[in-house]
Amino acid sequence: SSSSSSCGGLPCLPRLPLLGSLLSLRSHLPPHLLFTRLTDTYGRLYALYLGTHLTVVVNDYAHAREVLLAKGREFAGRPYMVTTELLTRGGKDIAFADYGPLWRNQRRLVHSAFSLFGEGSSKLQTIVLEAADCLVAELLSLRAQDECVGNGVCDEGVCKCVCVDPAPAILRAVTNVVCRLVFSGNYRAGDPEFKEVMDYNDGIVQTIARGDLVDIYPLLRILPNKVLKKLKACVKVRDCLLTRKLEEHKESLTPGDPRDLLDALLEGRSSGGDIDLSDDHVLMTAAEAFGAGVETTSTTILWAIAFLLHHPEVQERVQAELDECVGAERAPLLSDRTRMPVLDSVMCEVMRIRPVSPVLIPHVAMQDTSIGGHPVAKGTRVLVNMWAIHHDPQQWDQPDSFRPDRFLDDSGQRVTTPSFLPFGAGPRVCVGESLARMELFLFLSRLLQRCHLTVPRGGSLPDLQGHYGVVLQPPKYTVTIKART
Ligand code: HEM
Ligand code: PLO
Repeated sequence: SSSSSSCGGLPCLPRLPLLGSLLSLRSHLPPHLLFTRLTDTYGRLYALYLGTHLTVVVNDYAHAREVLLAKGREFAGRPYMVTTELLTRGGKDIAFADYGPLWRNQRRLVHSAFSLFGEGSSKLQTIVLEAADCLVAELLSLRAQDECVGNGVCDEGVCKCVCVDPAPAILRAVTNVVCRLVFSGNYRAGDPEFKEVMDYNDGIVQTIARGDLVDIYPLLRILPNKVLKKLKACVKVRDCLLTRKLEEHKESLTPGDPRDLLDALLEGRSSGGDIDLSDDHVLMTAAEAFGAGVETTSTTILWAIAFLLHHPEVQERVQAELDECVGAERAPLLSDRTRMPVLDSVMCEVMRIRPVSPVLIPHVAMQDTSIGGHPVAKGTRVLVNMWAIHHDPQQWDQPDSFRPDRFLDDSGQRVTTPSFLPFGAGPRVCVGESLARMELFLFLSRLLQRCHLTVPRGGSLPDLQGHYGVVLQPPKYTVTIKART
């Protein structure tokens, strides 16, 4: 006896008391695909109930701009969710914290800490290049028999190439960059603390899936719950590790000379107005930058490699550009970036076709407002389906094909494309955007300058479907890596 209704004039999915629209949302599809499919029936702007929570789903660019930019402040709230409350000690982080003066101050501090390493200075470049060199050396030194899951037959039986799962090495390289920035850490292969970090991170990624039943029905948290138990255990390990770093930093901090994000937070915690940031805020903010920095960047690099394996001609074009702009004698630098539109277009196309955060993080209306002229009451949740926007056939020619050229004009120069917001926009835009772009450029350019990547002989192409969790991850795959000379 469910009833289809209209919410403030918006088409609305059928709804039952307490269960909300759950029955219409049962599907084998992950949320971003399900929400995209529902546009066939309900149009591109519709409402549904997640449990008792009225939720508006935005599937087109014009309304996304209204929510994120034009009315960005009005929609800058975040909902209460059981899992993220546990992760962040009740919203003492940035991403899952509700709008307010502390959130604003934390964002500002993280921004200025990252710009210490950023564009103007060469620090980040040095750190990433060092990590990229280790990565390339590690990938090239892995012998096929170590990890090959293919048939092990490489180039006439003479094993000059390797056939490996690139994920572990990439994960360590990316982790090393972020832990340098956050707490001046660095992990060698086999470091037990690194293993600890990988394990708790994995546990959190598996349990914090957005839209989890517990997040929709907070009452379920009082029932015995395996997922929450695992999440709690992982968060405990993380917090213990980072508390140690925090205490060490407090002792060794030199005023006026921050070494990393933790120092910058400790120094700046009382400079933001009425209320100082607590130890918990400092800890949660550092933990989040660490977690976000690792998961997003490694996932994007793995997607890039997967698509390059499917499109060897694109890899060759990037390598031709690298040979011309950089050569083989030196490493690619950030200052080369503007002269390398092909690589830039590849990075954009990867983030368009597989956005790591396909429905962003839920937003909440902080006051009565409207979307597309439809009234939206204070407290309404808003999901921006960036997947639908990045695959909108009205905006993109053949949206499901990997075609970096769509970001280039006829003379091969980068064009700006609307309908493309992989980092979100407005007050809640990703704080790591410029860091992530620099890192992706440096890692990918160094990797492709030094290595040629192919599908292992007798192996298969990576599956491009993607596994939806807190980020949209590529499935495991293997690759054959040859040194370029
Ligand atoms: C938020 C994308 C890398 C830290 C976000 C959001 C997206 C995003 C879509 C949500 C925007 C919204 O809810 O409207 C990405 C992508 C990355 C990346 C595609 C890399 C390819 C990073 C890195 C860091 C970071 C490297 C930190 C070191 C954050 C934080 C937020 C955020 C703290 C929350 C901002 C807020 O709610 O105020 N990111 N991100 N991200 N990102 Fe990133
Ligand atoms: C990744 C696992 C870490 O252990 C904790 C963590 C912190 C911040 C999260 C991140 C995880 C996943 C990606 C998120 C990020 C904040 C912004 C980012 C959600 C859960 C994106 C892409 O939105």
